[in-house]
Amino acid sequence: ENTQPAYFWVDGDEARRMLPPRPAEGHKGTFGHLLVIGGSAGKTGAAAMTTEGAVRAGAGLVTLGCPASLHDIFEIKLTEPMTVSLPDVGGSLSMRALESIVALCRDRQALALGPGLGQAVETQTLVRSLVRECALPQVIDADGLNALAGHLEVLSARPPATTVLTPHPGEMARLAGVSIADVQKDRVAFARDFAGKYQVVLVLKGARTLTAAPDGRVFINSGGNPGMASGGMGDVLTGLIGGFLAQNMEPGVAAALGVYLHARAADRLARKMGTAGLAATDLLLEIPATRHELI
Ligand code: NPW
Ligand code: AMP
Ligand code: MG
Repeated sequence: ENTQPAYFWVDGDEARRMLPPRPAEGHKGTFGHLLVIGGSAGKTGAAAMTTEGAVRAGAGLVTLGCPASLHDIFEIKLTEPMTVSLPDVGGSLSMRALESIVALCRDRQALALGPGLGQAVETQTLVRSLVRECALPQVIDADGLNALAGHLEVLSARPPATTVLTPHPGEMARLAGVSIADVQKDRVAFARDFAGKYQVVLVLKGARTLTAAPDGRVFINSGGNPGMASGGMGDVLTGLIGGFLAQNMEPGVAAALGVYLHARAADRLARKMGTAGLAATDLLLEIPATRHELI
């Protein structure tokens, strides 16, 4: 395994080279099917925005597996993404959902796990089982990450370099059992070491998001602005990365490209609307044109 560090500054030229192919004869089966597992009572928006992020990444199909008691709500909230109702307890997914989710994974290309899932103990156990048992490329965010805090050994049950983790500094600190200051004092070294140790792609979010791959590549993002400091922005990013994984992209590149397009879409919005009051759903609408201006 090559752990020589190699640094990449991700700008428009680099991102253009990363874009997945869009063949003229392609159909929705060509561009992959993402399964999203997310949502709980009070946090349906996070899961909804993740599915919509995947649509905006160009995924062919997107399905949300959600708590049964919230299924009708998601059916109304979501239009392009499909939904599957899964066993829950009090608005959070229960362990009884495991078998169905594993079956759903069989004819999907990638899994996005965690946005808005909540922190019920049983839901956290379910997350750890899925991390172990679903061999698809996975992007794990938010409460998916919280479920791994204190249980990082489950990551070693996964095929190497098939997992993307997308923590903000608070989640990173919780996951690694350190303080936020420890994470922030040398972000590059922290991200690179964690990615190598656990053989995952680590997206360390925040101003100048870093994407560290387990082979030593570190992608440094060039864009972004404080308009992105609002609830839901990270959930959209998870969908973008998941949508790129479903298109069979190499996980390090899928993550770095998702991070870049997300930030560049926010920069386009900021030119029109400033950097206060930007909504994550505004950013969703901006993504296709942002990609288009790269080519
Ligand atoms: P502070 O405040 O500065 O001390 P949490 P969450 C820190 C869902 N959502 N730099 C911050 O530190 C998500 O998907 C649902 C430094 C604080 O300690 C999750 O499932 C929405 N520190 C769930 O809610 C929209 C930083 O992290 C902590 C930092 C909880 O996710 C919202 C806060 O993070 C949300 O996405 C930075 N750049 N960024 C919906 N509409 O349904 C964060 N911190 O406690 O992990 O809570 O991120 O809101
Ligand atoms: P989350 O906290 O999970 O909603 O994720 C927030 C998203 O917004 C991440 O992609 C961060 O990198 C991004 N973000 C938040 N604040 C800033 C900032 N000041 N500059 C650039 N990006 C930011
Ligand atoms: Mg988040």
